[in-house]
Amino acid sequence: MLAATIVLTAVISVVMVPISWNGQGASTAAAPIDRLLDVMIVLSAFVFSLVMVMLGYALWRFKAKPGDESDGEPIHGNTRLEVAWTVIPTIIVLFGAGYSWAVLNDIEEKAPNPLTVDVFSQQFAWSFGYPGKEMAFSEGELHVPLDRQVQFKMHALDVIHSFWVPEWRIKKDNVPGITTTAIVTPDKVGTYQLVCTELCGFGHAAMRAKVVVEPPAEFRKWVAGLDEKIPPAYLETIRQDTETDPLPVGAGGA
Ligand SMILES: [Cu+2]
Repeated sequence: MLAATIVLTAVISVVMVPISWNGQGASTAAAPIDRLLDVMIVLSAFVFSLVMVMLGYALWRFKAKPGDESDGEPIHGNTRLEVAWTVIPTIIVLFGAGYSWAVLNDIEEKAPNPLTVDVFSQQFAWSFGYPGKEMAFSEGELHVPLDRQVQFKMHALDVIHSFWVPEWRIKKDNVPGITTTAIVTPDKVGTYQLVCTELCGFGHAAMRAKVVVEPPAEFRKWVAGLDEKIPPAYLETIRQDTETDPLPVGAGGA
């Protein structure tokens, strides 16, 4: 039975693992997250295969003979089986938790000299505040430099939204009243799309923004060309946040 389980696990894994579930990757977090997903697929395939093989075996082995209308044998318990089905899933879940923890620790490790960008979300638009005394402000378009860690400070002005650039893999909720942080190091130049991934109202599906990852010099030029400033009302909502990973607006140096 174990052999059949392993064969079925292998067959499912060979089909499922090569599929690019998350699409193109464009941040340093993409590879470790995709690898984690592959490992989880194999583990899930193993559990699925074990259940299917045991079910198939039971159907075949304990099938009632034609005309047999009698009740099944009363069974009280099976200590060995119960220990096995408690211990094996416990090991699998603990392994998954430990591995995920290690990956999260790794991708959220703070790099020296990160760039801080404030992200403002509201029904149904994104806008961005850039550090420095100037407090440059951009509506609907986010630029970040290549190969530098960005700490996004998330602010919601009305309801809960969620920040997601699929190529970066990272996803983080923007919650009214608190400032949340997402850490990303983009490692591929290109144009991407920021998607709101928390159902936030009628215009949710259209709540997107253009994301541009570009070499640092071009990024600096773009920020220097912004002529809007973060509106005072936005700054006020940040000051009212009760829980903050406290980096003031304007910290972090462009
Ligand atoms: Cu939304």
